[in-house]
Amino acid sequence: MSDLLVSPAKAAELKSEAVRLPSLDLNYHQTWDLELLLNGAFAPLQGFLGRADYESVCQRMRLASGALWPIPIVLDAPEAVAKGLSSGGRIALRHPEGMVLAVLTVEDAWAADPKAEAEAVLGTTDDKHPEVFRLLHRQNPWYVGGKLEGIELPPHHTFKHLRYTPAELKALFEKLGWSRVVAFQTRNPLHRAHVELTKRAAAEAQANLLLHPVVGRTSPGDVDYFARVRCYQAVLKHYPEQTTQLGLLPLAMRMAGPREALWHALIRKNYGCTHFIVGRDHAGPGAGRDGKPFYGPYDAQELVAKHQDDIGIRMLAFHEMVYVEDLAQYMPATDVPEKARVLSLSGTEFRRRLREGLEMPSWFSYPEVIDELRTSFPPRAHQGFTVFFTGLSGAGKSTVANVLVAKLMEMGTRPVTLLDGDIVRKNLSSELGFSREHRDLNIRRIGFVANEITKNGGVAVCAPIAPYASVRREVRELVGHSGGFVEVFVDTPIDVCEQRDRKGLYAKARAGLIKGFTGIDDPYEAPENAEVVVDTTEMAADAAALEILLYLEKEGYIARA
Ligand code: PPS
Repeated sequence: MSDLLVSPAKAAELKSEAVRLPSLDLNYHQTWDLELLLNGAFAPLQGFLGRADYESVCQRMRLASGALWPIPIVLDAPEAVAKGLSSGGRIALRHPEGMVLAVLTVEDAWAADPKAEAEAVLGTTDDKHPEVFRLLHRQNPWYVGGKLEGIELPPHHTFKHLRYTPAELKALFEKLGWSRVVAFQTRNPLHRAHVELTKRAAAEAQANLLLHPVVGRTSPGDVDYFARVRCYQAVLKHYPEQTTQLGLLPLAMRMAGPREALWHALIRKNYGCTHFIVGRDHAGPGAGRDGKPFYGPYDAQELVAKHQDDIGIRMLAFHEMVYVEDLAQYMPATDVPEKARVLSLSGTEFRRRLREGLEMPSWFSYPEVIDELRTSFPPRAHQGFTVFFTGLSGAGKSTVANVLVAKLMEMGTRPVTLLDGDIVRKNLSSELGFSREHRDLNIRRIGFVANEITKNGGVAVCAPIAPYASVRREVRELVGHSGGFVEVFVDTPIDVCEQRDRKGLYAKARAGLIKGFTGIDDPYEAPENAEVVVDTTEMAADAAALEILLYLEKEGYIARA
């Protein structure tokens, strides 16, 4: 058995033992990793990596035993918890909803070095890479490694009929008599090009097909999995009957390009597949701050090819599929006859058309998929959005936000909620101070509320100082899944704010009566990519609010101001 679940009797025993053990409340990322460890998708791993395995995986993509394994699966923990554990000690791992899922017997606990890990595994420390960002801004600075005894798998309430453990999927393949199965990894809705590619792959390998989309963590800005799964279900009927199976994979992707492709292949082998498709730019996170892509478009294929004999599953390497108008068919870009007219529609253009409710070409996708995406992503005029002000104390955030709220309420198209810094601190965050930790928590709370409002079609206008870039990015990514996110940087210089000193706080901060005051003895990290920048030194609040309204109108969120 390659899964790590113990017998029911042993599970009951462990559960009562767990009451007396120290415990760690897992976040969702850790829960996804744990699920795939426990169900055997990460075989041969026996638990979260200990230090020797971790270092070996980072440096040479192998466990200390020599087995190929490209991504470190580690359990990050608060320093106080990790330091309290000794080798051989036991810790209960709890689902975010509270139940104990597994007990870990500690081998090692050590301080993480996220920068070195990012460099070794991802080949970069540029935090535009979403996994670098996660590593660098993760709250737990230590790792705890050790073997796992699984009590139960994390429960799922969505699309249960499409979730399979490796053992269940293998049993299904056996029942169906599928001895050769091609797996297709995806984190996007499937359009015609994908269907053509997967059909070709299955034909080439003379195999059945497993559509195996990721429903754990994907890349920021991706279509949420509810909408995607409905699209996958719609697309299934475009495959010959009984040739293709859909299964959902609760994986936390790392967007690690070539290493990730190798990892995906090993996982699919564990699910009983014999072939694995690697296309162009597999698990690519786009471009870095220098504008260059993190990984070359065919680096992933090269790395998997290099280890082909070591992975126990055959790669099917594919070039990008393009639509050849003259032939009215899709084919790999490399096979297109000379001078034939090729049509393409970029992801950005597709999203723009969706946003603006425009026509979609029939060669690009299926009507059912387009309908589904149109329902999930209505044009901006029907979406909720968040306007997130940031700037120094006294910069004019609240004044401009109040004018903006008044104008939006006059329009009356959506309910509007103001989450002003002071209001939030009185109501939601009354116990918090101004340490970095507390400020970040305050902004996360604002982000949580703004996201709920946005998701439900309303407008949230937030106006905290929000001095730290990383938590602002977190909020942007969170809300971006639910609707619009517009960051407004109120860039009024500190000397103007200090001169105004409406609350007398700058004077107190200068006199040392308040410690850690933003802009005086606490940092303010100015936004680099705010959608709107205003400086209220000379500009009246009405004019600043108008500038924001004009932006909202230009982007299609509101009708003409
Ligand atoms: S943060 O950093 O985003 O959590 O701050 P925020 O919730 O917006 O609260 C800022 C208001 O609290 C007052 N205040 C301070 N600001 C900055 N630094 C320190 N140490 C501090 N102590 C109190 C200040 O009045 C801020 O209000 P605004 O409206 O921005 O002037």
